[in-house]
Amino acid sequence: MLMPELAVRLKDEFIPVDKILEEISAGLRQPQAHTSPKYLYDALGSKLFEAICELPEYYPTRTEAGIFEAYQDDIACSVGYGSTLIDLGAGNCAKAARLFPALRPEQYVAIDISADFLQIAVAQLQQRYPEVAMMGLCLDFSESLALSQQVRRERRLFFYPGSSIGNYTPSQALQFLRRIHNECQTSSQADSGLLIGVDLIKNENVMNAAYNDALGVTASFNLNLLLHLNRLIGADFDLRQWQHCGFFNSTQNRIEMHLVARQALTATWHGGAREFAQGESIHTENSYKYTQQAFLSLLAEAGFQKSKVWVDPNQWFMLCHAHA
Ligand code: AVJ
Repeated sequence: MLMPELAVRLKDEFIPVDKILEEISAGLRQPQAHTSPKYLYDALGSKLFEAICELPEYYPTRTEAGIFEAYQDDIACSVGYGSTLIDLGAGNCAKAARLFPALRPEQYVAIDISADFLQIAVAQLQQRYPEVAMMGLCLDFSESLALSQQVRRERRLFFYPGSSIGNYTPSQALQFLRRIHNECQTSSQADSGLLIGVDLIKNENVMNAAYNDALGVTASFNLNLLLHLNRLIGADFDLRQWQHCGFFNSTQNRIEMHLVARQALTATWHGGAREFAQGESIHTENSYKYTQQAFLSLLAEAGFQKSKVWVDPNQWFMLCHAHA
């Protein structure tokens, strides 16, 4: 048996507190207040997202899992065995774990912004797969893809499931895909690539229901952002004064999540304040949806020469292996 590397190695990212404060207050002060979706994922936020994935209305996770299940041999054939699986936004590592039996990765690198959550998830997975070298990296890969020296350069398989790419605007998505393509190119072998899950445009009722579940978990997930901000920037948001709102914007092809002020109020935080009129909102997330064609064009524009596509029978979700 191969000796696993130390189960979990966390490289803490030292973002100066000032920078976070600056970034968040600048967004909150815009005419349309907004925050980065990354702030949805503190420890509780990650758990709430995990719960979202179990909801009957939230089809993406389940549909993507169905595609993996149905086409695992084909997928394994396309991506090859024994790669270094680089999980971008690993969360509880469940999606990557499901691929282990088929892909048999040699190394697994889990990257996430939520450190505590990641540490536990990687440690548990290491126990199940002692032969796979594992590493947890706590970093914000939307800023940089600088990987640790210990990550092999050859046969890298970047894994970006769940339609997380939807958080970017199409032009940001293009930039991000270009960076991944670059990382693949600098590998010493040409067999690196990207396995990515993308949510497709479909019936609006289906999409709207997925972000307005009857149990109210998505509402809690959205509202929890305010608890996180209260801690992060010493804000005084009162959750009772805010309401979750999620809807499909058909001109932009995206779900928008907002927190809407139920009444006129003033929010304050370290060194800042803002008044909100009743009905004014904080825009907390975009979740872009694509047509198969539009996304394949984006991959091509990013430099990937080949893409293999798998979709579910309803054509609600697609999985792509993009390479070379
Ligand atoms: C993790 C960004 C893919 O956009 O569907 C779920 C996050 N937000 N419900 C998505 C989310 C509300 C999710 N992504």
